[in-house]
Amino acid sequence: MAFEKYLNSRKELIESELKKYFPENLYPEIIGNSIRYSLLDAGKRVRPILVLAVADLFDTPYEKVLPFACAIEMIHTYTLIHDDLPAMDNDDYRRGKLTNHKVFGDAIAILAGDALLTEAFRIMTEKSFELKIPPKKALRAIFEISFRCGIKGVVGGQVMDIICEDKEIDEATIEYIHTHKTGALILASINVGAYLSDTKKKDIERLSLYGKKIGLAFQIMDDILDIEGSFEKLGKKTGADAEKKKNTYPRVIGLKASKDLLFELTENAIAAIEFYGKKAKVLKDFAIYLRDRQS
Ligand code: GRG
Repeated sequence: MAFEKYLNSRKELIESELKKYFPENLYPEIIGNSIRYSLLDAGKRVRPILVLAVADLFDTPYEKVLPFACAIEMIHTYTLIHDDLPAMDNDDYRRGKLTNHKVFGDAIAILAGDALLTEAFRIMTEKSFELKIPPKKALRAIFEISFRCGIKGVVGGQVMDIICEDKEIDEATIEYIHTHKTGALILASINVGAYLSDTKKKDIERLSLYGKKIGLAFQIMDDILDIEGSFEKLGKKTGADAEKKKNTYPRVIGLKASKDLLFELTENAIAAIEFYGKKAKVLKDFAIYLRDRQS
């Protein structure tokens, strides 16, 4: 299947499943509306598609991993809602429309983020029972996600991102921020697809390396797009990093060196899964798609 067709087919699966988790008749109505506003209708769905792509590599039926993939997209959406709040990045636009707090107010936006995070864990456990996922696999996957979202993952990266604003930092620190703030959830997506499949230690090692490389590459590209991208394509304001004196790869090592690193990381990611040959074509195409993306 051509890569673009693959992306679209997987996106459809994920979006129709997400809609089932948050129907129109939720009570209290406002929290359902706030969640649906940010979660549905937009977003590239990179992370959940990666979960499905790893499952495909090992011929794992997609039904077995879909709830985990959706849970990761819910967690990703929570981070976006919270990151946009006035106390954090204070952004007005996300995914091509007003940010959640601009429409629903800060309190409901905070609660929508909290609910998305909590419901993600509820859905993973409930669906593991329903789908009779072997408990060891389910627990391994749920642990992976909680670990990557906590202090040693996304939260740690976000804390450093905030406290380093306006400060001069070195390359090791920007690498820490990016691999945690953004890379951790991408790595979790890859690892979860692998943990829920019939994989050996060597498979996990290869895929984790792939996940680490594309995770860092993804945020470097995000930094580059903040300089060279457009609102129309990104659905959010550009130039925000410089305006807020945010630390980015271009700021720390320069734009040209950042682009070189982006290409190097993409090559490393592809090399990490070379072992799987043609079966890994989707994951290889994915690394290139993330490197070349405009949105
Ligand atoms: C942990 C409380 C708390 C807050 C969130 C990780 C984080 C902390 C915020 C993330 C904010 C952010 C913009 C991080 C960079 C990651 C990133 C590039 C997000 C955008 O992801 P895409 O491009 O977006 O996949 P779509 O809209 O396509 O899903």
